[in-house]
Amino acid sequence: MIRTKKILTLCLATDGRRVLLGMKKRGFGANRWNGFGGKLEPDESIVDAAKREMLEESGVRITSLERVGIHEFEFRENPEILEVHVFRVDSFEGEPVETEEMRPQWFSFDDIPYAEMWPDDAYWLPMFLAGKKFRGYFLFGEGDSILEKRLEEVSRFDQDAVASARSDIAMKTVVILGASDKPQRYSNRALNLLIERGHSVVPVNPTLDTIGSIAVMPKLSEVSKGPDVLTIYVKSETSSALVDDIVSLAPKTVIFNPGAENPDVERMLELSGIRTVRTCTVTLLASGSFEACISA
Ligand code: 6OG
Repeated sequence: MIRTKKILTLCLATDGRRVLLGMKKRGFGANRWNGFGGKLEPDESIVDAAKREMLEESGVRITSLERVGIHEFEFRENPEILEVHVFRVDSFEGEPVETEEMRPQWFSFDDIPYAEMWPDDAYWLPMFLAGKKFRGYFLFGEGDSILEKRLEEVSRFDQDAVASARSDIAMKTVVILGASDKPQRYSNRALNLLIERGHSVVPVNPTLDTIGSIAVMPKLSEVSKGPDVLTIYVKSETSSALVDDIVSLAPKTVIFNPGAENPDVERMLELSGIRTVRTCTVTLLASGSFEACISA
């Protein structure tokens, strides 16, 4: 089972005595009080998504926020992990209004409606109210019961904690030429690490239809133009035959992984204004230096 990760935001505004919650009127988590938030749009940063969702769901414009928590929520039998970035909103413009999604209401710190909230909130919201930062993991079973939990206070969110927490840069689109469905292959490990980090992947391999739940493209020429990265795992004969397709794909950076080096193709790409690097995508991802390498 390939695990995928979806990044979500969750904003709780506070004036130091009260916290602003909203009754979720529809969708995931309906009929519960919660903060305001949701999924990221393509190419949107986490902070921008937090601001947009707060505006859409409560009508207020955030003027100051701080990331105070990161949770991973997993549901039994569901391969998608929700990585929820929790923000404390210290100031905003406007008056909260009821929207199609949420009915906002202020709650005093000693009157939080825990019984009508997600069950994880009873663990971490007291830390939030006490001004602490935290990281959590919750595994939910039937009826949203908590089967497993880990919760720790942190002083800050360091680099390796969660890659996507490291910065608010938008996630990248990465095309994997020669993607494999075999877990022992580097191209397969790269694919899984990229997904874990929240990047969007486009595997290319004419012999596979899917890898896990991800559709595989048969040819480079069918991939949308202008991805951030093309990472190459095929041998040099194959990349030589595809050089025109690579140039017209117009990736910003091409990574030649160990064993896939091809000096002729590298030269031709550089002449076409495409940046090339020889490095191991898996090592970059595992060491947390992928984003720095591709934006260098
Ligand atoms: P939309 O599907 O409406 O975003 N969320 C959770 N919040 C809490 N407190 N506990 C959970 O435990 C949660 N899972 C998701 C993230 C869903 C909103 O709900 C939050 C988003 O703000 C499982 O786009």
